[in-house]
Amino acid sequence: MTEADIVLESREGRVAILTLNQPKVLNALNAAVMGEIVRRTAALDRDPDVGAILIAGSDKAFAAGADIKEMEDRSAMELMLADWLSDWEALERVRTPMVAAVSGFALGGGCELAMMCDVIVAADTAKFGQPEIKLGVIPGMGGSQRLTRAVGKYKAMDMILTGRIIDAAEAERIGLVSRLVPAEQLMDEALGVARTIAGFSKPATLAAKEATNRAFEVGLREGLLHERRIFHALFAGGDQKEGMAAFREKRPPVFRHG
Ligand code: CO8
Repeated sequence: MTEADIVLESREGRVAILTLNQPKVLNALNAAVMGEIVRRTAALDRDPDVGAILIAGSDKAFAAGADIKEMEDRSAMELMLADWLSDWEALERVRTPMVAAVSGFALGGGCELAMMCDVIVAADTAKFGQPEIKLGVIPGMGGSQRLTRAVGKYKAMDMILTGRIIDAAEAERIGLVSRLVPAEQLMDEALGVARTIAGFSKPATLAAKEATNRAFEVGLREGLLHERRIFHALFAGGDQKEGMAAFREKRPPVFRHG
């Protein structure tokens, strides 16, 4: 299997689909997979014809975490000098909205990869967890931070300190999942979400993602000011005029993504 095959890439209109393709090892995230995801999302983010990125795994696993066999023998100095896992931060710089389609296991780094996406669509077979504590370590790709922001301290502590794996229904109940669907509808639903986003004005969806993410980083006053300034800026683009004219004329808008 070449590096290109470990993450498959396809297009459905303005939606780019990345599929983790190592089902035999439950899509364990090794360095090569990480490199591919980072490289491809960065390239797709620069593509004006891509309005949303969908990340999917296999039926049995979205991803069962970092590749334990690959990292087992690494030394602390080696990891520190290479600043291992910092490459994943590139996903934070992807401005194009990302949708995760989660079926089966989303554990450790797999749960963290899903949480780096903006919308999580889960099959009723999905299982989420941060089981790193069982391996003598802790989440390393944002789990302690993003999970806590998503579900609050007490659910996050329960998952991180006990390694408990939760089912899709609980994940939805606690706010870790945007939409929950029967497994056979997962890809249709996730693609539908991605298509909807990609059909809107790209400047507006990028701005909406940026403004919403701001809520996790700055205080309310700063966040509201940022939102208002972006709101003002969108009136400089043709899509705002088109969207509002289409409403008035009772017709669907034709966005030109500018
Ligand atoms: N790493 C390496 N190989 C894995 C992993 C993994 N995380 N998960 C599964 N595999 C492999 C198994 O070794 C097995 O391979 P083989 O057939 O060669 O023995 C194959 O996938 C199938 O797995 P199982 O036979 O174990 O399948 P089961 O259905 O019996 O069990 C489980 C499924 C429960 C998901 C089980 O495989 C499991 O517990 N996996 C490990 C889950 C885990 O602990 N994940 C956290 C890893 S640590 C982590 O993610 C730290 C995050 C830091 C940042 C991440 C950056 C990427």
